Amino acid sequence: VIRCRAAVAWAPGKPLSVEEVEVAPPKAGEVRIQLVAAGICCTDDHLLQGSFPKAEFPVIPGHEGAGIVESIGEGVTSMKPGDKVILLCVPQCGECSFCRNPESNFCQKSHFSESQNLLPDKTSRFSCKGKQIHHFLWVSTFSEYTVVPEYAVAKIDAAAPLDKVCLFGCGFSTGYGAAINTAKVKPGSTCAVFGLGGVGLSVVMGCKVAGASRIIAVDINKDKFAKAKQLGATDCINPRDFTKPIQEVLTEMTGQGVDYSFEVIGHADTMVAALASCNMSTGVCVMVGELDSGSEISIDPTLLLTGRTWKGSVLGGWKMRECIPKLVSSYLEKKFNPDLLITHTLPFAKVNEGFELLRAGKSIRTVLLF
Ligand code: COD
Ligand code: ZN
Repeated sequence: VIRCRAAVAWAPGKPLSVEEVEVAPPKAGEVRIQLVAAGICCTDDHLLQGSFPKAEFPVIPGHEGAGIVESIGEGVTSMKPGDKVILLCVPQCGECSFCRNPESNFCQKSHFSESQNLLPDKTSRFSCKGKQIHHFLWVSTFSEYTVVPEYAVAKIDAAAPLDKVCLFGCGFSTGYGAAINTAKVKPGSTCAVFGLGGVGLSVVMGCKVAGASRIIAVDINKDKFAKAKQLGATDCINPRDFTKPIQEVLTEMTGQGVDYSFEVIGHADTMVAALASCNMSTGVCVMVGELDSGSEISIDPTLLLTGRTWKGSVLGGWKMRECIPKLVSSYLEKKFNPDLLITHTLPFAKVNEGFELLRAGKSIRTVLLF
C-alpha cells in the first residue's frame, strides 16, 4: 500500500480537499501508476457540481493524465515499471464486438456499461480516513498514484514530455479526432467550429491538418479568436455581432453552408445551429458537446431529409490503446502543436485554483504538476 496525496471530492458542490490517501497494490490485470501531470477538464467540474450521471461520492476526480508505471499486477504483459503511459478514460479491451469493429472506438467493457466509480471487480483501491473512496472513469488522475485496468492504459514513447501529452487523454484527442476520424474532413473543404475552448481549438487543429481550406471559428467570447487564428482558423465570428441567426450568416458566407460543422459547446440552440450550418445535401455535423443529463432538443426533420449527416463522437473516435501512442509520435514529429492549449500550469496542491480559472473562463487548459 502506498500513502500519498490525492484530491478528494467528499460531496457535490464542495471544493476538493487534498488529503493523504492509501492506494492499494494493483490486482491481476491492473497497473499502478505514478502521475506526473494531469489536465483539468470541464467534465471533472460537472462531477464536482454533482451533475455527472451515476457518480458516487467521496471520489477522486481527474480523467486526463500521464505518468510512469510504478508496479504491475499478475498477468500484465504490455507494460513494466518505469514505462511512460497515458491513462485512458475510454478503454480498449480488444475483445468486445465494438473493439473488433474497425469503425468503432466505444469499448463495451468500460465504465459506461459498468459502475463508473469502482474498478471492473466492483471494488476500490483508494481509502482515506478509514473510508472507501471511489474512482472516476476508472482513471482518477488527481492522485499521486492511481490503479487502472491494463486495457485502460497506453504505453507511449519514452521521449514524450508528460506535462504536455497528458492532454491526449481527453481534450486534445477528443477535438482533433472529431475532425480527422468522425467527420473525415477532406482537403479543400470548408468547416465551422462552434465553441473555442480546448476541445474546439483541437477541432480547429484537426481541420487544418486534414487540409480544410476555410475554417470558420464561432464563439461569443472574442478573446478566443487570436488563438483560433494561430491554430488555423481563417475566419472568426461572434454570433452576438449579428441580428440574424448564425446558421444564416454561415450559409451566406459560404454560398450553401459548410461541408463540416462541429458543436463543441454543449448547448441545445448551438447544436441545432451547427446542424443547420452545414450544407443541406452532403453536409456533415459532428456533435462533441453534451447536454446536461435529462435535457433534450427538437429539430425540424427536413434538415436531415435532404441528405445532411448528423454524427456523435466519443474521444474523437480513436481506438485509444492503439492510437494514442501513434498520436504522441506524430506530436513528437511536430505534426500539430497542442502545447498552445496549455494556458496555466499549477502545482497539484493548487487544484482548486485550477477549477476557479476554468469557471471564470480564464484558462483553456490548466495542467497540474505532481
Ligand atoms: N455560441 C458560441 N460559443 C459559445 C456559446 C454560444 N452560444 N456559449 C459558449 N460558447 C463558447 C465559450 O465562450 C467557450 O469559449 C466555448 O464555447 C466552450 O469552451 P469550454 O472551455 O467551456 O469547453 P471545452 O472546450 O473544454 O469543452 C467543450 C465540451 C463540449 C467538450 C464540453 O463542454 C462537453 O460538453 N463535454 C462532454 C462531452 C465530451 O465529449 N467531453 C470530452 C470528454 S470529457
Ligand atoms: Zn474530459
